[in-house]
Amino acid sequence: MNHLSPPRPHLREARARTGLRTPGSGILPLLALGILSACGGRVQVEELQAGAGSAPDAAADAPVVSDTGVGGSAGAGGSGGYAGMAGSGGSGGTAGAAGACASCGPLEQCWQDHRCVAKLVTLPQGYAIDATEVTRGQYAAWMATDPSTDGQDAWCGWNTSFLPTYSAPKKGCVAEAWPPASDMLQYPMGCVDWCDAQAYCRGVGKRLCGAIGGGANPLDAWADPAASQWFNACSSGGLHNYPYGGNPDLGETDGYEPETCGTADPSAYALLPVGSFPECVSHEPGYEGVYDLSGNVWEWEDSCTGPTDQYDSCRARGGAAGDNAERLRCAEDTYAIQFRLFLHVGLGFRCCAP
Ligand SMILES: [Ca+2]
Ligand SMILES: [Ca+2]
Repeated sequence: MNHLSPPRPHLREARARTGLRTPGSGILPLLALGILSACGGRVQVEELQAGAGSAPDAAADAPVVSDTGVGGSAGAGGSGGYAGMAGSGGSGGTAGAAGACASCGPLEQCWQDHRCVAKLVTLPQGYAIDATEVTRGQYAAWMATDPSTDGQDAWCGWNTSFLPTYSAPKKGCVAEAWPPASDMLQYPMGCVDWCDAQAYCRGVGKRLCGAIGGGANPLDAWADPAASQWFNACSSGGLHNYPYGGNPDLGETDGYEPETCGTADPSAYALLPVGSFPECVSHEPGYEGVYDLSGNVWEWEDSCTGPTDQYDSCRARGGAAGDNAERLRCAEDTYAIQFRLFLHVGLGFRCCAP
C-alpha cells in the first residue's frame, strides 16, 4: 500500500458514536453506499462515504414484497446433521422432490435433503463456519419455504419480513429484482438486516457467528480469537491480520495483499460470486477453506451493544470489495458497527455451527 489509513479510533470512540445514534440522527460510518450495476461478472457498487449518510433511513423503507417465489426443487435422500455440531446427531432428511441438492456447488452442502447451504468448515476449536458468505441463491431457497417471522428473539420483534429490502437506493439495494436472476445466485446476499441474517442461519440449523462456545460475542471481544468465532476464523487463531497472512505484531496492515481477495482497486466496489478468489483463504493448518473473510461483502456478527431492539448496534466484519487495507483486516473495529436494522448491498453474513 502506498498510503496509510488514518489512525484507527479506539473502540471507545466507536461506542461513543454508537451511543449518539438515535432514530433520525444516527451516524452510519460504515459501508460504501452505492448503486449497483451489472458489469460483466462483477457487480459494481459505488463508494460510500464513511461518516456520511444519515440515520437509519432503512427504517422508513418498506420492504419490497414479491410474490414470485423461487421454484421449489426437491431433494434426494435424507442426510445427517452437520459435521462439527457436537452431539446434535443427524436430523432426518425432509421429504423433498428429487434433485434439490443436485445443483449444490463445491462450496455447498445439502441441508436436510432439500436445499443447498454453504459448506461448513470445522476449525480446530471444534465449531464450524460457513466456507463462504451466504449466497443469494441459498437465501432465496430458504425464502421459498415461506419462513415465519414468529419466534424471533424479542430484540427482533420489529422485523416483520425476511425479504431483502431493495428500496433503499442509498444502500445500493435498488437495481435488483427478487428473487435473484439465475446469473446472480452465487453472489453474496446483501440488503438484509441483522435479524434476517440470524433467522436464515437458524433456518438451516446454524447460527449467526458469535461467541465460541455459544451466544453472542461480547462487543469488546471483537479481536479475541478465543472469543469470536468470526475473528478466530479470519485471523487463523490470532496469527494473522488477514486470512492469508500478515503478523499482527508488525502493524495493523502488515501482510495486506491487494490482489488476493480482489480488493486492489479501492475505487471499484465490485462484488463477485462467493469463493471467486482461491487464495483468499487461510493457509494455516486447520483453518483452510474459508473464503472471503476479508472482502467481497462485510458480514454481520452476533455481537451487539445490547439485546434490546432494532437500534442496538452490531458488528459487521471483514470489509467489502473496494475497502482499504485497514477496513479489510480481521480486527477492523471502527467502520463496522451498524444498527440491527441497517442494510446495504455490501453487507452480508455467514453462519456458524454450533
Ligand atoms: Ca427484515
Ligand atoms: Ca466477506
